[in-house]
Amino acid sequence: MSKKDGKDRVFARALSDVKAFEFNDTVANVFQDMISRSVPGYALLLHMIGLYADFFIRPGSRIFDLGCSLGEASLVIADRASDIDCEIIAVDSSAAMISKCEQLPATPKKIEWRCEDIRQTEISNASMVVLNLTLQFLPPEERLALLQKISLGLNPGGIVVLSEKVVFDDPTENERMTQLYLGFKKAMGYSDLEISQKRNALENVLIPDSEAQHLKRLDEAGFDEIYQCFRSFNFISYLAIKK
Ligand code: GEK
Repeated sequence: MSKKDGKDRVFARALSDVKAFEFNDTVANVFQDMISRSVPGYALLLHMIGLYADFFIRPGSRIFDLGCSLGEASLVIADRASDIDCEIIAVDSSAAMISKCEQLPATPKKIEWRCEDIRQTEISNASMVVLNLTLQFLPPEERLALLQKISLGLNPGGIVVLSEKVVFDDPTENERMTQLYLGFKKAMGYSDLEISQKRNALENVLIPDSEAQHLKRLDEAGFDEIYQCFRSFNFISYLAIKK
């Protein structure tokens, strides 16, 4: 099975019944391969998070990595902030993901792995909050409340990093970006069967917003400066700063 080599073959065989996507053991075991072959620019997004850490983390503050999966962003931040006295709270509701984080050989002391729903996470004294491809998994009607909570928990000058898959209001643009994204997945070695079964599994689980919805929500949540710092086909990442 895929567990041995860490290669994502979760949807490689024809399934008689494609179940709703879950972040379970099977997915956690191959997640690194899955996300790097499914998100164009994933490695760059992690580099950018490291760069933001250099600019925005303050001594004595907290950093939250919400929906941390295997903790990649937290590890990058811990590395960049090795000389700064700060706490990194890495949260995921998937027990499978957190258990793998806990088994990492050398977790820096400043990282706390937490198995928790991010809607329950108390945010305070924060200089940086990372939502790297996580908000899209929350019910749409709960997204504003989460961003408001983050905005209230950030110290002045603090940031949220919001990376998401998006849809486009213009049908031609939407179709064009979707097709280019499918081309990317094929180039990364996924078959038509894998692509279509995963798309079915993610239906109603990953619900993307449009860029206009994101910008409106970030503004309503109280962010003062909002920059779209990354885009690759239908993936974007915002840096939003609280004054
Ligand atoms: C990375 N940020 O590698 N509470 C806690 N965790 C949640 C919730 C919730 N309500 N909903 C979803 N998750 C990571 C990648 S993956 C993105 C993030 C993807 C978690 C879920 O268990 C999963 O681990 C993560 O959010 C989304 O930088 O798979 O496309």
